[in-house]
Amino acid sequence: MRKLLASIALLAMACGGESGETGTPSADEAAAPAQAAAPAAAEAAAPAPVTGTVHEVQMLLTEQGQYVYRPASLTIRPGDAVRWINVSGSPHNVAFYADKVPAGAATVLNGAMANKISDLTGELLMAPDAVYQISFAGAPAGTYEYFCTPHEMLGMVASLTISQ
Ligand SMILES: [Cu+2]
Repeated sequence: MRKLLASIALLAMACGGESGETGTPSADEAAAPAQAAAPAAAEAAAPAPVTGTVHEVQMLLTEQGQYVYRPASLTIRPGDAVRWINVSGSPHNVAFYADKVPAGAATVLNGAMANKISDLTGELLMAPDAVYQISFAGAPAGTYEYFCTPHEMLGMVASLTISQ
């Protein structure tokens, strides 16, 4: 009980302090958009249904010994999805560069990517013909650069572009 009262007292002090310090309008303006953006971000995190085409990208080790995504560049339309297929040379995955996707894309991607092993990083596919699909419905237009975590240093990188 004493602890609770102390918490309430602290809370009251914090609130009092806040209202006392927010004399500058810029502080209020800075705080307001952040609070307003939170629910929108949560909504965007829910995977949106695919309304367009499902494109296929193969992940493979070529006869020349190159680890590649094929095609290495792909243009899709809003509402489309991409399925990456584990053809050979696994494990492979799909991981996006946080600084090489359009503004606002990371939140959408993190919501749309199943079984992530970390931020913007899909699971490793081991089994032959295993598939990893991402819906880009609701994702902002622009170019998305991505890589395979095990083979990035071997040049397994690619990009996809969502047209306007
Ligand atoms: Cu790979």
